[in-house]
Formats: sequence, structure tokens, C-alpha cells
Amino acid sequence: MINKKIYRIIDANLNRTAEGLRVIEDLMRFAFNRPDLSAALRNLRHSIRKASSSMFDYGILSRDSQNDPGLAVSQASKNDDKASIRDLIIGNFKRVQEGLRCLEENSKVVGHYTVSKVFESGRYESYTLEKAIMELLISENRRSILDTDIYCITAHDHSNGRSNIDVVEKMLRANIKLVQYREKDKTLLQKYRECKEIRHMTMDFGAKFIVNDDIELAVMVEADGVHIGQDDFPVHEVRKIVGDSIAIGLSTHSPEQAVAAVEAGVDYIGVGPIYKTYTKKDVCDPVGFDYLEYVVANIKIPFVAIGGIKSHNLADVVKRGAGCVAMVTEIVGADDIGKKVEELREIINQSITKN
Ligand code: TZP
Ligand code: MG
Repeated sequence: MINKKIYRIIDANLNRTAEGLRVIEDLMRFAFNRPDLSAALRNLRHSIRKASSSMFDYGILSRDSQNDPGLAVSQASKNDDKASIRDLIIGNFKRVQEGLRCLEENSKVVGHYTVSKVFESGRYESYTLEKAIMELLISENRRSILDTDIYCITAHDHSNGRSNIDVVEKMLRANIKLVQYREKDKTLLQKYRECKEIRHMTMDFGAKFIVNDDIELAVMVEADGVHIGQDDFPVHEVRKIVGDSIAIGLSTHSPEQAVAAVEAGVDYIGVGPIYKTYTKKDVCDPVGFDYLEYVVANIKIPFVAIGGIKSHNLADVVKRGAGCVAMVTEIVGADDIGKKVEELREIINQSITKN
């Protein structure tokens, strides 16, 4: 009698574990394009099925799903409303680990000691996979920083006398979702104070915030990213300082630099200057469309086109495949920033549909 009850638990937990693994497996396969992680999860699912085959028939025969009080409890519960893919993955790993722990304990009771050891090692395997997948999610999240159309950059000197705070507020009110703080001639304290305020504002508007050049400042104000250039510190040193959650962007001007940036592990690259720009001192000659087209065709990480991009040439850049475009003077120098952003968005949307 007691065995039937235990087998009922075993049956439920075999299903719980396999179903939880399958949810994550399919996310890795279809949503993250990671056949390696999908295969590892599949192997784990199969090894559990195989190890438990001797208990499988007994388990099903002990099943009594119609009279399972858990279903009514689950249907009435709102504790499992997974709001994001991250929640879905975390929740299902917990399901797998709890399932494997139940299997491990209960299979000992019915005399399947060797099988219980397989469940135990499966649980440890799931801890390792959980860590690998959480690392993947963190790096995907960093890369998603460019999941927007317009990348706005500050430049007090070109803002028609308006403060950076005033300009950024107008950008955010225009529904801009990515702002970089770039100031070359202010003191560290001035930059710190402005960045602190812009960080709060971007948070309030649900926008991402990147700090140019200054790695420590990016960490201090808890920015979403830091943007560096070819002559700045090496990427692996910057990563040590900023940690796992801050994105690193790197300006690049040639195919060689793009390939090196990917190898160094940056989260996105800047591609430019596409046209001649007067905003950046010590800037190289325009790289033109050849380099942009190279990146579109060959580089697998996100990129942003930059340099001299304005209403009149924006369509040409978008039509060549730039999904995210950075502009400085065209936006900070506009009389009406809201209207300018609207105008730029119209050009982008038309260029995308005509592609
Ligand atoms: N990096 C490459 S070009 C550039 C930077 C920061 C300046 C772009 O400014 P603008 O005003 O959009 O030409
Ligand atoms: Mg720089």
C-alpha cells in the first residue's frame, strides 16, 4: 500500500522533471539558438528517463491524476505568473531540481538506491546548466542595449545653450530609449553630478544609459553600459572593473577592428564615422558605406552606425542595414528635439519598409 503512494510521487516527479527540462530545452533551441545547451538538457532528460525505466510502469499504474488535489490548488494559484523568459527559465530549473530531489528521496524508499544516485547527479548537472544559462541571459541582456532605433548622445557645446539635463529630458519625453553621456571638457565632479541625474531620469522613463570613456563613473552611477574607444584600456581589463551586467561598447573603424572587438568580447560596436563629423575631435576620415556593409554582412554582434548622420542622409544608412543609428548634433542641436525625433523616426520607418 505504501509503495503505491510512493510510486505515485515518483510518477508525478518524473513528469515534473521531464516537463521542466523540456521547457528550457525548447527555449535554448528555438529562442536562443543554442543547440549545445539544448542538447545538454535533452541528454539529461533522456538519462533520467532511462535510469527510471524500471519504475516507469509502476509509476503510471499508481497514477490518479483525476483525484490529484494539486491541480485545483495550481489552477487557483497566481504564484506562477511568469512575467519574462528569465522567470520562465528560473521557475523551470527550480521545478527540475525539486523534482529530482523528490525522485532521489522516494526511490530510496522503494529500494532503488542506484537509480536514486542517478537522480542526484542529474540534480547537480542541472545546477551547472542553470549557471551556464544564467550567464547566457546576462550576456543577452547586455547585448539588448541596442534593441532600439535611435541612440542619443549628449554634447553640451552643441546644445544651443541648453543643459544636458534639459536636453536628455526632452529626448526621454520623445520616447528615446538609449542615451549616452559624452562630455570631453567637464570636470569629473560635473560629470558625476550630471550622470547621477541622468541615471535617475533614464530609469524613470525605462531607458538605458551608457557612459562614454569613464569606466569608474559608469560603475559609480550604475549605468547600463560604458562606451570606449580604440585607445582606451583593453576590453578584458574593463570587464574586470564593470562586472557582468554592464555592457561594453567599442568604437571601430575597420573590418580588422570589428573582428578584434568580437574576439575581445564586447557587447556591441560603434561603426563610423559614416560621414564627415565635426563633433568629434581627433576623428578619423569617414569610413563610408563599405565598412558598414561589411559589418552588416559579417559581424554577429549588435552595432550602431555613427558620424555625421542627419535627416537628409539617414535613409541611406538605414537602407544599408543599420538597425540602430547614433546621432549627436542632429538631435541635441535641434530647436525642437521632440519634433526632430519624430521626423527621424518617420524616415527610419519608411526606409525599413522600403528595404
Ligand atoms: N564617434 C564616431 S563619430 C562621433 C562619435 C562620437 C560623433 C558623431 O557626432 P555627429 O554630430 O552625429 O556627427
Ligand atoms: Mg572615447
